[in-house]
Amino acid sequence: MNQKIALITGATAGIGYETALLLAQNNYNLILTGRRKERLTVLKNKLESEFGCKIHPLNFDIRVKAETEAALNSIPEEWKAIDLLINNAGLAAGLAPVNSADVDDWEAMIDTNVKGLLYTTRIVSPWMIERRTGHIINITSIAGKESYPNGSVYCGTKHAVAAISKSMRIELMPFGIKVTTIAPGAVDTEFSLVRFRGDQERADQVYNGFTPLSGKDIAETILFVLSRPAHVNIDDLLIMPVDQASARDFNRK
Ligand code: NDP
Ligand code: 8X3
Repeated sequence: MNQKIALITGATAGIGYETALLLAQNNYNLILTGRRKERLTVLKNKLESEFGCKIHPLNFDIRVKAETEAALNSIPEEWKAIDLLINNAGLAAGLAPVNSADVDDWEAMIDTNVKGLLYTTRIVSPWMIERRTGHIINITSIAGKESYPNGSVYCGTKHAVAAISKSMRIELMPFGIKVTTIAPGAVDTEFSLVRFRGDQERADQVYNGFTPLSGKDIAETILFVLSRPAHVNIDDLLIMPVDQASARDFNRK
C-alpha cells in the first residue's frame, strides 16, 4: 500500500496524466483533478487495478473559485495530509497580438494558470504548514522565462507563476515546505490542440521536424526532484528538447 499523498491538478491529459502514472508506481496515493470526469474515472480504475494505490478523483473547473474551494474542502480528513502538490493544470488559448487577441482567451489563461493555482495553493498550503512538511511543484514554462510575439498573456501568466513561486518559497521556508518550479520547453501533449481549438494539423506543426519532450520526460523530472535528499531543494528547473534552444529557436530537420 502506498504511503504518501500527492494532489495533481490537471491529471486528465499530458504532463499531469503521465505524472499520475509514475507517482502511482512510486509510493503515492493520488488526488487527481480535471474537468473531464470520465477520464478521471478511467484513470482511477487503471491506477488502482494496476498499481494497488488509492485514487481520490476531484472533478471541477479550476477557473471557478467557488467550485475549486468546494471540491478541495470536500477532501476527506485522511486525504488532507498532502505531501506533494503539483500545480499543473493550465493552458494556452490562441496565439495572437494584443491588438486583436480574444479577451475571453486572456481570461481563460489568467483564471486557470494564475488564479486556479492560487486558489488551490491557498487551501492546501495551510494543511502542509500544520504538518510542518510538504513540497509544492509549480509547472511554469520556457514562456515564464522568455516572451514571444503573440503570446503576451500566456507568457505573462507563466512569468507570474515564476514570481509567485519565488515569494511562496520564502513564505513557506520556515515551515520546511519545499517549492520547486519546473519550466519545460515544447512538450507533445494536448497543449497545442487546446491552444489551436482542436486544429490537429496546426497543433502537429508545432512539433514538426524535431523530437519534442514527452509528458513522461516531465514526470521523470518530477520524480528526480522528489528523490533528492530531505535537505536539498531544486528551486527551478528548465528542461528543453535537444533541438530547442529558446522559446523560438528550433533545429527542425
Ligand atoms: P494538456 O492540455 O495535455 O493538459 C492540461 C491539463 O490541465 C488537463 O488535465 C486539463 O484537464 C487541465 N485543465 C485545463 N484547464 C482546466 C480547468 N479550467 N479546470 C481544471 N483543469 C484544467 O497540457 P500539458 O500537459 O502540456 O499542460 C500541463 C501544464 O504544463 C500547463 O500548465 C502548461 O502551461 C504547462 N506547460 C506545457 C508545455 C507544453 O509544451 N505542453 C510546456 C511548458 C509548460 P481538463 O481539460 O480535463 O479540465
Ligand atoms: C508551453 C511552451 O513555448 O509553446 O509552455 O509556450 S510554449
